[in-house]
Order: sequence, then C-alpha cells, then structure tokens
Amino acid sequence: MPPERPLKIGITCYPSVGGSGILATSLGLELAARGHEIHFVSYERPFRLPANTPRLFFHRVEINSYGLFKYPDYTLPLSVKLAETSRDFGLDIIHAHYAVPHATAALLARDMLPAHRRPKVITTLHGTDTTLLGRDPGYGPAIRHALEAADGITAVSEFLRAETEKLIAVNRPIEVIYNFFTPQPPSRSRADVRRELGVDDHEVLLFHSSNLRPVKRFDILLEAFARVQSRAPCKLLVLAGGDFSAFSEEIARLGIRERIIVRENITAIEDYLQAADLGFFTSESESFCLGILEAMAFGFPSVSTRVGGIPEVTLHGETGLLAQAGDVAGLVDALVTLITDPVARARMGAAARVRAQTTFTAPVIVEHYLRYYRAVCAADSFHDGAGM
Ligand code: GMT
Repeated sequence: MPPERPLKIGITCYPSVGGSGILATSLGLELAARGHEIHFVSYERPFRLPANTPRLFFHRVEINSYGLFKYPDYTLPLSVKLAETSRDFGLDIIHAHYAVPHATAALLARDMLPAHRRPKVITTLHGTDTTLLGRDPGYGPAIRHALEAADGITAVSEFLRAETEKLIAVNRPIEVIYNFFTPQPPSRSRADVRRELGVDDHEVLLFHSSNLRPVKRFDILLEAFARVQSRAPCKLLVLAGGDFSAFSEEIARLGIRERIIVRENITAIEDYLQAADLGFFTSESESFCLGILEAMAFGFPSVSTRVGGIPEVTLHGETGLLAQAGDVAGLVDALVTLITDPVARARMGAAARVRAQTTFTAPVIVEHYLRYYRAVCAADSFHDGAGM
C-alpha cells in the first residue's frame, strides 16, 4: 500500500488562555511535527504557538468596525479567511475547536468553495459550547445546525458526548477523543522556582491554573484553602488566565493574602508545575479539566470536584481525590489527607504520571485524531460512517 500523504489542516480556535485553544495549539504542533501542514486561523496568534515552526502557519482574521454595526462581527470575516486559506493552500480539513462561532464559520467557508475544493469540516466540542451555550435558546439551534452539517464531531470526554446528545439532540455519531498534554522540559530547577515563589522546602504548594471564569468556582476554592490552614498549613500557586484582581477583597477578608502566589498569563507553565505538590480544582462543571492533566504529567495528584468529565481523568483514590461540587468540608478533608500524608501523595502522584503518559499522551491521542481525520476524508458524507 502506498504511504498515506500528509494532510493539510486548517485549525480555528480561541487564541487566548483557555483549554480549547491550548489543546488546539498542542494538536497543531504535534501534527506539524509528524509532517502535516497546519494553518491556524484566528484573530490573534494563539498564545502558546511558537514562531518559525516548520509546516505551521498563522493567518490573522482582520476585524473592521463598521459604524452601522452596534456589535462587531467575527463569524463572517473568519469564514472568509477560512475559505481563502482553504482555497490558497488546498486544505483537506478545517478543524474547528469550540463550536461557537468556529463551527458555523467553518461551514460557511466550506459552502463558499466550489464542490471539488471543499474541505471536510470537523468540530471538536470542548465544554461550555455545549453545557452553557447549548442550553441558550439564542445559540442552541445554531450549534445544532452546525454540528448536524459538519463532516465529523468529536468531544473531549464521554460526559461531553452524552451531554451533547442530551442537550443539543444531535443526530450524528460523536467520537470521544480525550485531551493530551506534552510537557516541555522546564527551563529552571524546582529549587530555583520555589525560591522565586518564596516557598520553603518543607511547605506543601498547591497548584491551580484556569481562566477563573465563574464555572471554576474560585470563590469556593479560596474558602476551602482558607479553612485548611488551621489543620494543614500550605501555600497556593495560581496560574491565572483571567482577571485575578476580582478576588482581592475576598482574599483580604479570608486573611490568606500571604499564602497565595499569583502568576498571570504564563507560557512556561512547566517551570511552575514542577515546583508544585498538589493540584486543587473546584469547578462546578468541567468537561475534562486540562489543569488536572498538567498536574498528573508532573507526577502530583489533585483534589477536585466530582463533576462532568473529571472522573474520567482522575481515578478517585488512585490518582487523586474527588469531592462533591460545592462541598467545602469534603474538599478540605481531601486536602488535609493529601497535605499531611506525603507517602499517599507520592503514590497517587506516581500513578497519575503513569496515567498521563499512557492514556492522555500525544502518541495515543494525536494518532486517534489522525485516524479520525482519515476516516472523515475517506467518507463521502458523514452518514458513510466516519466514526471508528
Ligand atoms: O476555555 C476554553 O477555551 C474552553 C473551556 C470551556 O469552557 O469550554 O474549557 C473546556 O475545554 C477544555 C479543553 O478541552 C477542558 O479541559 C475544560 O474542562 C472545558 N471547560 C469546561 O467544560 C468548563
């Protein structure tokens, strides 16, 4: 059999700090490293996308503000840029990460092109595009249409697949392809970074990274962190991808300012991950939670909430501990268990690392995406059974 030719793939995603954009960027990098040609299309360069990478291109969507428009429109200029990129580079696939508005723009782009030059459109659902916007009557029908008309749909967890089927009633197979994380080697030592953070050797450093949106329930995280201090003192490192100043008052009220270290919009996350001991995530909804996976890859367990796809990532009692969402006392107990028992922490951390390296790793997940891409490209239409 002749070798399969490399694919030309357009990826559109949110470029800012956020799980869907981070995953899309990592996927593009991994695919380019495997010989495929990758074209990112967005309003900004994705923040973790390095320059000068072979076979990897970025196309900026220019947005004009016309006096007539009360609200600037992004969907149409994005669709035009996707169509132009597809036409100029002969894309096989447009891969839209996060349905709104990327899936709709990708469909429009496909429909603008002549039939023989149309790329396949694949949409990856990441979370709130289903769980939040899917419920919104102003978005739900448009999301449903975009998914029904796409050539392939993937979701980042079984939870999200089931939720999409339930909330959006999509009459199409959805392929579950989990997220992955490829850690880069840290540029500094653990000791150096802990010195920078002002954390002593004997102190346990908790780790939280997120965009701090309401769904992350950072208010609950702060409350549990404050309560744990009397039973198991520790510090908290927050890699904030959102506005942290909104929490200043609450932190002052709880009297924990001295125990929290914040770094904003960090790209070299590995330097900080290697300095931490225990992840802490209190989301009320989460389709996967990349932050937990990042912790796992660095060999430490997490305390987190038993919501959405998290139990597919964290095996309770094996790679971390789960508590009910909003159960501050349960979260505190779980924290105390792992802060005060370094042996259990190390055991779960080691198991977490193995799970990250065997289940949620690029060689497994990127190959899954590639098999899915090939199946979608080979099928005449979605109904030909692109699912595997
Ligand atoms: O912030 C984003 O870019 C997407 C965001 C969301 O709210 O949809 O995150 C989602 O996608 C991540 C990557 O697949 C997942 O790890 C997160 O769990 C998921 N967030 C939620 O479901 C709340």
